[in-house]
Amino acid sequence: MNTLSATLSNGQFNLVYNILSLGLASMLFTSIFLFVGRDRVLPRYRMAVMVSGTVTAIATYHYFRMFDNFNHAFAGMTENNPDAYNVGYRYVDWLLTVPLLLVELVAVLALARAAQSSILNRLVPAAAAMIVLGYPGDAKLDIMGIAPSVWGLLSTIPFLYILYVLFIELGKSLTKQSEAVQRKVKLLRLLLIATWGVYPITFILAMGSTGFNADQFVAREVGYSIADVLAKCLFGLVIFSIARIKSAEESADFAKTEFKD
Ligand code: RET
Repeated sequence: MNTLSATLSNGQFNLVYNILSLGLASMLFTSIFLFVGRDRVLPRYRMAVMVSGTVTAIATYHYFRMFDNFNHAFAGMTENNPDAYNVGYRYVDWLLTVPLLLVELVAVLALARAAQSSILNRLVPAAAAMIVLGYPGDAKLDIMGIAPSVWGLLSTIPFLYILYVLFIELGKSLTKQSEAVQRKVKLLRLLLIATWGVYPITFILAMGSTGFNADQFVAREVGYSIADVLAKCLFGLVIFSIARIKSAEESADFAKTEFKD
């Protein structure tokens, strides 16, 4: 495996090193911000903010593991050992964080309990299926001789179902929200589509050859890391701002202390 093409160049090593470092810093400080800012929304929206902080906190742990793992697998660029790099950290991270991201999205809308659980009962299992089916493809596991691209295709089925539920079903419940909230939620959905779409595209870019390919390795780490920062940190911060707008709409007291005019 450790042929010349298995070696990352100096620039490639630094790029992945820096992107994982950026991911770690973003996750850590978004978590702190959200946990500290928890009380700057009405109590009924605190759960959404806390779940957002939990997502980035779980990711902080996994980025720490990935960063450490990367430094061991590609130590000093002279002793590269691509096989020692474990893509499983990302998939365990997603398995925990993707369902929670869906929970925070539904929680901030403060829908009626029945509507909430009906949407989550469909989204959470689909999210788990999407991640579990994608893993053998990304890790290039040989299970029953099924090719990585086929795992990718199978994983796309629940992915499309999630998008359908989010756009069609959640769209229906939007009409009950105020103008300002509707605008933010639409922005949130756009952010979700744009960032979640990066994952399958990255998967395809990194697929190609069997064995290790430095360019594909770099594309995968950069693609997944940027998508993660947007899908977890930026998404969590937009959730926080929706929670604050809704808090101000629902309590004059809150609006007076938190917003000047
Ligand atoms: C895989 C495999 C190829 C097909 C598809 C995939 C989708 C992955 C997605 C991941 C989202 C992760 C998020 C993490 C943030 O915490 C598994 C790459 C469709 C959509 C949002």
